[in-house]
Amino acid sequence: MHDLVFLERDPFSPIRYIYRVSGILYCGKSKYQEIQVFESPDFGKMLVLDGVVQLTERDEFFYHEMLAHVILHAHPNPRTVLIIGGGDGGTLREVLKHNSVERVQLVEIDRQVIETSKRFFHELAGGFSDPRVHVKCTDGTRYVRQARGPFDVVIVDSTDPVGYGKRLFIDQFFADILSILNETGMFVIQTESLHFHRKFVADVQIRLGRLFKIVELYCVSLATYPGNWWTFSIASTKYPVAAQNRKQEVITKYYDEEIHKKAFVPSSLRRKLLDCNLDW
Ligand code: AG3
Repeated sequence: MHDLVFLERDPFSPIRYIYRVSGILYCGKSKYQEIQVFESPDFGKMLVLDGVVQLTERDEFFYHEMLAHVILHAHPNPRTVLIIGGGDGGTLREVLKHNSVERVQLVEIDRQVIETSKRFFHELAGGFSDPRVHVKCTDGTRYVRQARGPFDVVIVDSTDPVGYGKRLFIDQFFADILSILNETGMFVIQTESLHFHRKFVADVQIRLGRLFKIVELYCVSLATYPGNWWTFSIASTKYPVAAQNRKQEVITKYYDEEIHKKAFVPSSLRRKLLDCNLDW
């Protein structure tokens, strides 16, 4: 019945997934990348950029909730938030659940990703019409070099560190982010799979550690990103991040206080990772 399949073209992963596809809803090319939307009988609609699955309707909330709510509950009073990337709106949707948030600046390089999400992913893109939201379509690295801030929270929701995504993981970018955070600011960035990219994860953690007082690593298990054991690197200038620093008021499907605590990589494992002493 489902003769059509999509073979993911993921240059940053040692394995490739094949998805059953029941419809091709959109195929386009922007100035920056190829954009596709497929319908899958197993995962719902899927957003694919340059052949790599960015999200599926079935499991996107695990990723977006964990990217947004850990940092927004670690921060005692997040009012101004900068999102770099995240053009599909999933992270934005979660950030906007927080009543403390007064202003969100979203900086996405590719306007067509936003347009595609507004057209096909209504569950994700609703936040773009919220009056607290300001959108700029430009290169995130350039934005942080010139931005005034200050921001309470910066969230990087990027593609893999290949092509345009690569520049969102370099030292200069991290230093620029630190300079636009206020004195209690926090920063989180998705950092790929601990199974497949542990050297990359360790490298980001070490480099953030040279800039920020507190750096931690936490994970969520995802169905559709190869390697599955997905990591987020979080950095803070003042407050600890590994537990909630304020009460949860937002409604979520997955994230909660206990998950916040248990998502953090135990310090013994993190130490081995940073010492490059892991046997896999
Ligand atoms: N950002 C993380 C995408 C990583 C996907 N990598 C992969 N499938 N190899 C997703 C953006 C969702 N807002």
